[in-house]
Amino acid sequence: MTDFKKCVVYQIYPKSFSDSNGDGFGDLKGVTEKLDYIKTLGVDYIWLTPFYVSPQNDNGYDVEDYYRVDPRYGTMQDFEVLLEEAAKKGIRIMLDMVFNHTSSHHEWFQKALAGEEKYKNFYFFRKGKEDGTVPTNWESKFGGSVWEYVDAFDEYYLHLFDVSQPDLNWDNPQVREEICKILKFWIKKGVKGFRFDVVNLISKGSFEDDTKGDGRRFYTDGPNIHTYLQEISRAIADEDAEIITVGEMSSTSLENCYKYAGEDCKELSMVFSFHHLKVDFMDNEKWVMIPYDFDKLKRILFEWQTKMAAHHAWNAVFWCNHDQPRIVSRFGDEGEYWKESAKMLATAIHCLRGTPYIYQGEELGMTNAGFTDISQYRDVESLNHFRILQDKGMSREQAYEILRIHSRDNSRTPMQWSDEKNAGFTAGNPWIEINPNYRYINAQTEIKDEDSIFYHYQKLIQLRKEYDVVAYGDIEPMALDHPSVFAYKRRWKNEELTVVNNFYKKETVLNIGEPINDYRCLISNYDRPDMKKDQVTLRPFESFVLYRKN
Ligand code: TEU
Repeated sequence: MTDFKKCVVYQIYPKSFSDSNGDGFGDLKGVTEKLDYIKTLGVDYIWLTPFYVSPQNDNGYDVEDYYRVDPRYGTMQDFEVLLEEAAKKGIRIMLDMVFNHTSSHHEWFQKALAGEEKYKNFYFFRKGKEDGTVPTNWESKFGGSVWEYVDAFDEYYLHLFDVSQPDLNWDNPQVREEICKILKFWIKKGVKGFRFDVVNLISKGSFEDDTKGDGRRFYTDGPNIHTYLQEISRAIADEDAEIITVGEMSSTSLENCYKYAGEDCKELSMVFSFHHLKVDFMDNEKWVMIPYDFDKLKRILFEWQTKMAAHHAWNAVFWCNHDQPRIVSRFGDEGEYWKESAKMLATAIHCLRGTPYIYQGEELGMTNAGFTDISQYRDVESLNHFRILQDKGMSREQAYEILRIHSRDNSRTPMQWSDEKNAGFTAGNPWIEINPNYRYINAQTEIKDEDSIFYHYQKLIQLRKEYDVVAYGDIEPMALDHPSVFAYKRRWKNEELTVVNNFYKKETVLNIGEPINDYRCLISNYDRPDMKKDQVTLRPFESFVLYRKN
C-alpha cells in the first residue's frame, strides 16, 4: 500500500502553469518541461486539474469527453510522455475526475436533449410545479436557479453548478458503469491517483423546496453516497491497489468524513473539507467583505484534526487550490512580512496530521491577482456574481472590492517563473493577466535565494519524510485561547513536536508551559526562536517547530 501519510501532493492547473507553444494557454508539454523544478521541491504526486475535451466554460470542470485530451492542452501522447518522465523522477500523477456533472456538450447530454430516454435517465429531468415555477427553489453554486427549462420536453434539468454543467444521475447503474469504465481507462495508462470533484454531491435526496437554505441539505452527503463510493473504490482497487484517492467534500460533516476517509471504510484515502476556509464568509455567504475570524479558524482546524484522528480517518490538509484566494493575501501579509508570513502559513499547515497539498505558486508566495476591471476576470462564478451583487443593490466599486478578495481568478493568474516577459509563462498573450509583481515574486529568484519560501516548502516536505512524528503523530491543540497563536503538539512513539505560529504582525508572548531548551528547532522563519525558560516572545508572523526524542 502506498504510504500517503508520508507524501505531499502538488496541484497543477495546467492552463496557468507553463505554455510550451506560445498560444497563451498552459499545456501538458509545459508541465513535462517543469518536472525538474517539481522534483527539486520534493513532492510525490502531481494532481492535474482537468485537461479533457471541454468547452472550457468552467475551465475544464465541464467535461465533454472523458477519454480525450483537449487539443488546447496537447495530445494523448503528450500526456503519456508526461506520465513516463514523471515516473522516471519518482513522481506519480493524480487525475481530477469530475463526475457530479458533465458539460452540456457531452454526447450523453446531447442525446438526452434529442429525446433519447436512455440518456435522459443519465441526468435529472423534472416537471415544474403546478403553478408553472421551477421544480425546487434551490440555488446554483454559481448563482441563479439550479433548474434550466427545456422547451421541447416542458421539463427542467438539474445543474448544481453552471447551466452548462448538468448533474449526472448516479442512481442510474448505467451511469456508474460508465464512470468505472473511464477510471479503468486512465488506470491502464498508469495514473496513480484520483481527485474526485464535489463527490459528496453525487447522491441526490428528495427534490423538495428548502425553506431553511439554498437546497444543499437535500443533496450534500446524500442517501446512497457511501454505497456509491465503496463501489467506485472496489472498481479502482481491482485494477490497481496502489492508487490513492481524495474526495472534494462540499459543505460536508465530520460524521460523514469519518466514513469517507476512514481507515477501514474502503471509500477514499482522504478528504478535502472547506470549513476552515469559510472563516471570512458570513454564514455561508462567500460574497461579503469581513475580516477573517482567527479564533474560528483555530477551532475548526483543531476540531477536524482531533476528531478525524480519533476516528482513524485521514485529512488532506491545504490552504490553497484553484478555487481559493492566495493564502499569503488572505491570512498573511503581502507587504513587509510577505516572506515571514508565507513561511509561517506553510509550517502551520504542513505539520498538521494529514497529507499536505501545495497549489502551484504557493511555494513562491504568489499573491492575489489585484484586478481592477471586470474585463480582467475570466471565471464564470466571478462574472455571474459581479452581476448578481449589483442586482442586489451594491455599487460597482463594492462589487469589485469583493471580487478582489474572493474571486477564484486570484489563484488562476499564470505561474511566475522569472522576471522576463510574461513571467516566463508564455511567449504569446496569456489567457488571463499576469500579476505584475512577477518582477520580484518568481521561481528564478526563489531558487537563487537559500532563505526563500520555496526552500522552506522543500524543507517541510523533507521533514515529513525524515520524522515519523510529522506523518503519523497524534495531535494535541495548545494555547487554545491565545488570540494570535496557532500552536499544537504532535506525538508518535517517543517523538514529540511542538509547532508554534504567530498569525499576526504584532509581537506576542506565548507561555509554552514547560522549559523548551531540551528541544531541537527543526525549522523556523527567523534566525532562531527567542527562548526564555518556558516563555517565548514571538516576532511578527514568527513560526517554529521544536523536536524532542525521549
Ligand atoms: O469546486 C466545488 C465548489 O463548490 C467550490 O470550490 C466552488 O468553486 C466555490 O466554493 C464556490 O464559491 C469544484 C472545482 O474545484 C471547481 O473548480 C469547479 O468549478 C466546481 O467543482 C464544479 O465542477
